[in-house]
Amino acid sequence: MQGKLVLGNWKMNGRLAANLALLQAMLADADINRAGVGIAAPYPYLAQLGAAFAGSQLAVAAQDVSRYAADGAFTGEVSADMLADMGCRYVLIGHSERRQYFAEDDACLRQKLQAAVTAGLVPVYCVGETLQERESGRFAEVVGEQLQALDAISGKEYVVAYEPVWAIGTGRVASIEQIDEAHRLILERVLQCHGASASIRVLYGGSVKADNADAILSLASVGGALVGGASLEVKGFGKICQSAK
Ligand code: G2H
Repeated sequence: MQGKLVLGNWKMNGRLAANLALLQAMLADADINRAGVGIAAPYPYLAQLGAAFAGSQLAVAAQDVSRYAADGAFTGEVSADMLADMGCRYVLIGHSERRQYFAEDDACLRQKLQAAVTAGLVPVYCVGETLQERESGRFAEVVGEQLQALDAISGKEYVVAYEPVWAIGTGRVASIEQIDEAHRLILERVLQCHGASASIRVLYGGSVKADNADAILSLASVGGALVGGASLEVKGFGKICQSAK
């Protein structure tokens, strides 16, 4: 069985000097500096991560990718090929902040998924319901619809991240029962649609911290964690990575 995967998501944070100090501290931490851990950094800092992680097993990840695969007149865009060229292994696709603030819809996300796998990247496809959707009993319907975009990459390697929107950056964490239920449902849906999904990892994301990591990551249905705020600080991130061992 493959081990759990922990990806830090720095979101729109970081500066060269601060990153350097953080990366050096991460490399010096045996819980972090190992296979099955990676960081998703803003585009300008991917080269810095690539250089820092060279010779280690830490993975470089991007937080987004262009829906357009071919080079050309797409000002401001960064292609999947470029990310692969920069040494990225993973790319986040469909994070709720992209869906919410940049109006990324299913058609767009399908294109991004296709572009990523074509370039040899492993997409980390994010799904999750809003508080209103959960409270109105639409959780399974909403997440099921979001998962349909994975049809675009059936048979390819990918990771799913379940991030209930109401638990992101709010300090509010889904209960262990809610997480297990959601992850089991996602695994079941992926198995139904794509088969051979025994190796599909479903990461949990949404206010994962040092003090809740053990309980979340001990669930068999949880294949790892996508960690936002807590990945900006080495002590807490190290504890989360330790919980994933
Ligand atoms: C969810 C998560 C990482 P945080 O967005 O993607 O962020 O851990 O800050 O809730």
